[in-house]
Amino acid sequence: MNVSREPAAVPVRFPVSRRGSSVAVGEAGATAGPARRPKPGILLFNPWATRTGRVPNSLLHIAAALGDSCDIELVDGNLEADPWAVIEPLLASGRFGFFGCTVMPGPQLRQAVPVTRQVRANFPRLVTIWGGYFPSNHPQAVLQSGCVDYVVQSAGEGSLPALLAALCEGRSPELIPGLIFLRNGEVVRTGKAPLPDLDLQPALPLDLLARRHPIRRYLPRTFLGRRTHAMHTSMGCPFMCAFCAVVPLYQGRWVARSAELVAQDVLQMRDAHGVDAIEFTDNNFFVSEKRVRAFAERLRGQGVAWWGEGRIDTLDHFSDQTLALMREAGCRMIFFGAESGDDEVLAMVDKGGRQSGAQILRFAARLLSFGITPEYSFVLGFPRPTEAEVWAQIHRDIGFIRQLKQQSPATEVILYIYSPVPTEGTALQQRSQAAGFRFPNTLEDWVSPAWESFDLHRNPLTPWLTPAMVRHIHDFETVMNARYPTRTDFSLGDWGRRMMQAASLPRYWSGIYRRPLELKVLQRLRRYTRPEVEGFYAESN
Ligand code: B12
Ligand code: SF4
Repeated sequence: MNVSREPAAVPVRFPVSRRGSSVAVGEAGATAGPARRPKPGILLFNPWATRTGRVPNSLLHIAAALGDSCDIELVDGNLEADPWAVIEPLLASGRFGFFGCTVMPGPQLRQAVPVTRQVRANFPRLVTIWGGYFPSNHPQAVLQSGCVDYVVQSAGEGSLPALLAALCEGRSPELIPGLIFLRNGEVVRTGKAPLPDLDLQPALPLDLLARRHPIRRYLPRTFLGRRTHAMHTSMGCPFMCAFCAVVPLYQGRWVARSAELVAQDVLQMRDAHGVDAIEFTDNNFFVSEKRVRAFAERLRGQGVAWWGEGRIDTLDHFSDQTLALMREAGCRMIFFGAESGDDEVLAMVDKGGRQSGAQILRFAARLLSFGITPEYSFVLGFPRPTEAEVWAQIHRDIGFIRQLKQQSPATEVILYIYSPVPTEGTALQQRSQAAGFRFPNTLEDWVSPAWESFDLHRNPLTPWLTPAMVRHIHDFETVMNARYPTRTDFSLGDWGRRMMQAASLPRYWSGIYRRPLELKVLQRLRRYTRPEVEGFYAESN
């Protein structure tokens, strides 16, 4: 591999004391370093992802793990009009030896890439570290860019403090699990890091946020409540679906904070900050019925509404008592990856066996009967052997969604188009590669509009999908969203909702979705917000 810069192989120098002495670090094989140095300091950056503030859990969790072992500042691109104007003077202060950035695929890259390049150009002695789903799944493109020294793969609670300590002490990071870096142009992977014990996790340092903005700005108003807090109470997922970006990071591993502590955290946020709604962003909040029950028992009557993500086949095995208790305890809506109503597709994406089309339909009605709204996401456009079969599958999936809406109209439906993720060794990945699909090799390509659209699951550039297919899916989506406007956009009001529904009726019933310009104009005028890209419609507090 040819790269212009090989960060970990080249000694990286950074200040370790305010008096400006420095130590060589990052040199493969370096063992002995000078005596332990003062705290190195890390600036953590959350690039822009959404228009309203939300608690940046990815960084708060690693900041909690670092504790007071080092000086930390956190800059949130969601709340700063010009993040560089905040970052630059902080770095110039000389307090920091490290720059850490969290990166999801998609628009977050648009800030992550130029800001990290700027850090490299203006502060070449700083060690730059990326973590999160994008670098974990595409480390090569990240490291080859020359502006990122280390990728922390998967959970950073253990790896980051160990990396900082090693570099400060002049030790090689090679024995620290969970890292990816370059040495002599070769990618070095240090192996899987153990997942943290979440019951031992210290309280999240919200004061890092409060230094720059009042906490209420991170607690927006949503359909769930006046102050919505995002919480992450487990890591990973015990399943291995072939299309899912979580799998390469966690490989079927899952750890959770106990129900008692989660309930305690929720009530603490309610009492301290007036939180009345929680969005659990866990990949799979509902893995254990016992944990969910224990949590719900503690939340009953506490005036907090909540939302989380789960699997249909898991929750379908929950007892009626548990589902009723969940509702009583404030559960309002659950997001499920339904993916497809077609059992053959479910098997192809390794979601079959336990979940079936019939179950998807039956469970929507069951959950609604308990007063909890199912939010089903479907993934259209999986690879099939021929173009005709791809079309046939798209029509079948659309037909299934219509059947679902007819049976249980209150079910929320979200549509995505399949964008491959590097789930090595799966039949789905092999099929994608055989069809000619390749990921880009550079960050410049990843930030291009075409690949951003891929990341957003809007127009994924997969060889088996024609532009006409993508258009057809989007046209159907526009008509469906007008016919059944999401409950999560509370700004719409009854009148707006009825207007959109009436306008969509002829197209929905006739099945003629082509070019629904009038509905697009209406949706734009009403600023109708779907949750696919930025989460629920939210208003700042
Ligand atoms: C909250 C969230 C959002 C928020 C934004 C959050 C923010 N940063 O401001 C919103 C709703 C806006 C959003 C939007 C999108 N998201 Co999003 N999002 C999530 C979600 C649900 C939770 C992320 C989170 O807070 N996790 C909590 C923390 C504790 O976990 P973590 O992020 O994994 O962080 C740990 C490690 O990764 C690591 N780490 C993370 N960052 C760093 C940084 C450093 C320096 C270090 C050392 C370590 C480290 O350590 C952390 C602690 O263990 C995840 C799924 C999930 N359950 O994690 C999806 C997820 C990350 N999103 C995803 C996607 C695809 C998107 C979108 C593109 C939407 C879409 N169409 O699907 C958009 C694009 C956003 C944009 N504008 O760029 C995918 C990524 C898939 C992939 N291919 O990699 C995920 C995995 C969902 C999924 N299962 O598909 N998202
Ligand atoms: S159950 Fe959900 S989070 Fe878990 S592997 Fe499957 S799609 Fe990913």
